[in-house]
Amino acid sequence: MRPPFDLYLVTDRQQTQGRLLPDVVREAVQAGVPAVQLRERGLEARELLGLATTLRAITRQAGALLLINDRLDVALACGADGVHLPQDGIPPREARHLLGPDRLIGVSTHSLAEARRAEAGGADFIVLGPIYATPSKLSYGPPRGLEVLRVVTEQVRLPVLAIGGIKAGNVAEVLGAGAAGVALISAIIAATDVPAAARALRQALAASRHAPIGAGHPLVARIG
Ligand code: 3NM
Repeated sequence: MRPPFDLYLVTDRQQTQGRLLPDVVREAVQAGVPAVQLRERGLEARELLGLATTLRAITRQAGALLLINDRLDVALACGADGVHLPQDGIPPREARHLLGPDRLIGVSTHSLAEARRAEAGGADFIVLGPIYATPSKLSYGPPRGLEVLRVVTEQVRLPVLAIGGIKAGNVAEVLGAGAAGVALISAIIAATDVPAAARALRQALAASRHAPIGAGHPLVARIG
């Protein structure tokens, strides 16, 4: 199944190297990042909504999607395109009742069992990770590796975006393991040159899709 997008920027205001988060997000979406997940834990609802409203205007102007992590209320209040649910969040089925059929529901998963549950609950896509070691989120334990990604993409029909230590240099590998795209924080948010980083990721995605059939191509990886 085609994902609604193949590059998903997750925010972390602690990693912007002193820049304002909206400025970093603006640079990223203007450089072609198609979807942003606002994920700023520890902000009160009022402050989070203010940030969400700012990012809504920025993403809309650039034609990018905006999803809000965990907070359905904030997603609805700012007019987001959807919500991104953590494992300890509201289950996708209940989120769908509240959001209706038109908004996107993404779910963070870390195993085949979680991926299957997200699919059964009516998620539109899942994020699976951490695939590689990541400095951004140590709480999810050791990297799951490409093998888990391969198994999940074979067993689950939903689009799977790989997360955790993703950079332009490993995009081909995760697409080769069946990922429909990538999700990431530091490769863009912490980059010195945000537009260049975003363009490099877009190019890596495009190059991987158009790679000639051969070792590493998604079809070949699936067959053998
Ligand atoms: N979720 P970076 S790993 C937000 O495994 C997040 O669910 C993960 O940051 C998961 O791109 C992660 O800097 C951090 O590695 C991703």
